[in-house]
Amino acid sequence: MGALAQESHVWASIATGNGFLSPAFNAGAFAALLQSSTLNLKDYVWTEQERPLVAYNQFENDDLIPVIDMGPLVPCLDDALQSPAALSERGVCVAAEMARAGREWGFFQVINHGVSADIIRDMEIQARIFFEALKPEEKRRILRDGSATKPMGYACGGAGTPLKSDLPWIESLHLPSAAEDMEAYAWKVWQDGNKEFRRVVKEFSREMGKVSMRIMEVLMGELLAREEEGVTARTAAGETVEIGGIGQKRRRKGDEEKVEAKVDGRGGGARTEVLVGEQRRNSVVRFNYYPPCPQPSLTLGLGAHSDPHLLTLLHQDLVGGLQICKDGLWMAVRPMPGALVVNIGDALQVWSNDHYKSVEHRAVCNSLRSRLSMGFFLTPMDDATICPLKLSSPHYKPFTWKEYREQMYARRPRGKSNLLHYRIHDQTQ
Ligand SMILES: O=C(O)CCC(=O)C(=O)O
Repeated sequence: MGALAQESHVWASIATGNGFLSPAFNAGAFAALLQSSTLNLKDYVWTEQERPLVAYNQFENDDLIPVIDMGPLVPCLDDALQSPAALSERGVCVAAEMARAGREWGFFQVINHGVSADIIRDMEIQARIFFEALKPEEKRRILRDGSATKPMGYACGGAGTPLKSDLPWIESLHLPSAAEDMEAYAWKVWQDGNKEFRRVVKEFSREMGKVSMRIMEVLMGELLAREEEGVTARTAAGETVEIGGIGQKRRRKGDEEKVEAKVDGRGGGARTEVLVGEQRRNSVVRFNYYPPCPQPSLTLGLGAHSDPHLLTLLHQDLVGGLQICKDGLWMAVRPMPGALVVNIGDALQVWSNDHYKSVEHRAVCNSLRSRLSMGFFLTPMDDATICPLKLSSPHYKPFTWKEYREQMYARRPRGKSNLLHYRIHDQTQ
């Protein structure tokens, strides 16, 4: 018997032997899922190439990952950062540091970010109540439709998706960040709508959204300062407009191209606002809950992927499990109390024409403790066009966010493969 077959056999015998390993596991949604479906523990055994060789708590060289004190950038998050002149001297340095981290790593942690510790704590409590206190059938009231191209709601271990192998060891909850859309999910789960849950998700989403906009302002501000040329063009109607920036809706009527959204050139913040729409209403909050796993070295909570959106802001608890791929090597990201993890997403990689790069990451499980992470994904509006800001030598063909999302959910994301569909060849990555 080969190594893989042997290990699969271990799992199969766990599943069919005297029950699951720990009482916590036995009581969990996973046990219920496995008992009520055709899925089996062996379906969670990943191929040898994808299994984690770095354990969830094997931190090495993680002190190299940039940690940025955002304090000087967040005196008043409600004001748009209109120009570098609005920043203190220290703020200018921090902005430069952040842009460098975005360029060199596509990934960094921020402290003193402005999201209140109270709201993070309240959100953790509410998320744990959802995953740990609700019965499986209560969570299933908002079960995600595995075939949907805009997946929202609850999912457990890849059930309901077309996936049959390499299943993720995770329970997750995706909610729309727009308050009224999010509330509809709470009303489906709880008869009384759970006022506290709704309050906390709304506040968490609002605060995470504001911080992610500030980071976009900084990153795009730096990019725009470098890109003087090539940001205007003439429409078929003879009008000169700024183009190339995402967020401009173009409609063709006969020969005439009409640019509908105004980009006022104030900088990254204004452009990002056009792209993500009022109240960032297409953005998503996501809760990831990884139950203890009897064989963490054989599986993954989430396989290697880059986030498709513009930017991700993630809070992870202190257990550990997030890993990033830097120069082909996996590194465990040591949790820092109070910090938020920032990832560049594919849409920002395209918009910046590879100036900023999305980062491959994954989540590794452990056998002892459950782990919770909570993310905010800053997302373009469905009809926003994503294309490189720079007109000369664009590395990507334009696409709408809806198109990108749909092609992504139609297949299993593997690493950064989604971006390749839009890449203009003969450009080196
Ligand atoms: O839980 C984590 O640390 C990673 C989460 C993640 O990659 C995601 O939600 O896309």
